Amino acid sequence: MESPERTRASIEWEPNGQNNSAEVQELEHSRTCLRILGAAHCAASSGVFAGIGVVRRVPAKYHRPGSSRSSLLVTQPRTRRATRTLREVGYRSFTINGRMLGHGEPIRVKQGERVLFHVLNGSATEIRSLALPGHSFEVVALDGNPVPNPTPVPVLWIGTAERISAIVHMTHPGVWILGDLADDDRRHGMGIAVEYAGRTGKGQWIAPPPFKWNYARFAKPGATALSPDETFEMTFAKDNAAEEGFNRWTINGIAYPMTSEIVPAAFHLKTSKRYRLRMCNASDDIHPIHLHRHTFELTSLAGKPSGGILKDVVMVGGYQEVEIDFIADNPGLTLFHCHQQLHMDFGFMTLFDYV
Ligand SMILES: [Cu+2]
Repeated sequence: MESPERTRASIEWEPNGQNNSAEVQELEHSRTCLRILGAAHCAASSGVFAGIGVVRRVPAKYHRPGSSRSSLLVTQPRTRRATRTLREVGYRSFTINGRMLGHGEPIRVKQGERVLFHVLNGSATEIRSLALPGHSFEVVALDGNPVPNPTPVPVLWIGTAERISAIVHMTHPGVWILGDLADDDRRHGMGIAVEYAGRTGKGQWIAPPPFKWNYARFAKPGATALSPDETFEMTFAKDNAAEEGFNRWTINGIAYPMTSEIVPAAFHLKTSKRYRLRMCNASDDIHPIHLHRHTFELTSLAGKPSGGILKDVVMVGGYQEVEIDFIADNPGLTLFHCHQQLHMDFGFMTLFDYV
């Protein structure tokens, strides 16, 4: 199954409001992805993952000089907006912590504070972006795991069910909108006001400069992964509008059946071994891939080695190849799936077991 022809799409994405389309990615089509992987189903796609949270006290593990507060935000689209010939889910309104922008209380801050935001993308289907005019986010943790190289970025880019912890130094007094870069979605609620003490008025929005999201920014410089005991090849593919107008998704050519039948595990693990999943996305969609019951390390992003970033959801871009390593340290049936609900529900899921 090894092929030098696999895609090396760019690992950097530009959040621009085209949240689930290939347009958010910089693609290099010089190579072709030959294999196809399927998708799976994640139990965590319920309301638990809805919203953005603000933490007022920075936990010890994120402490740096001057860290003073933290903040948690949850983002969640509310209602369906439209269907098209190729059937998809859309939304009419959006919320952060249960409130549309313009409703509910602002996040109140003071000049000079460092506020830790825990951001959780609670959408079942959409990738979200987040910016706060005049401020940057120092990303300190991904999916709850501290990153080796905390780095300030102007925009957060968050796949379905991903979590980002980031510290914002409050140095730009005013009333600002912490919101999604997609103008239409922000106008329909995807934002929350951040209000400095002594300031009043309507929240202001200023679009951030162009920025490309890349997990590698937060990796350990120069780090390389240990060799795995075994590598599983996975190719993700799409059958356009194959299921009543919805796309059908496959992993290595197999769509997980959405029936009550018991499906045998497709991948077998031995306790304590280190496994690598080499995931090749043969579609133009971004897939937030999730492995249950284990934490994995990002070891290669679009062909570039990476080390030290631990996660449990990773966005695999269109025609991109990503490798993740994990230790088989939690015996039992383990689900693997795309966290985009419409992908998971139409085949994008598979099972691991322990032998
Ligand atoms: Cu997907």
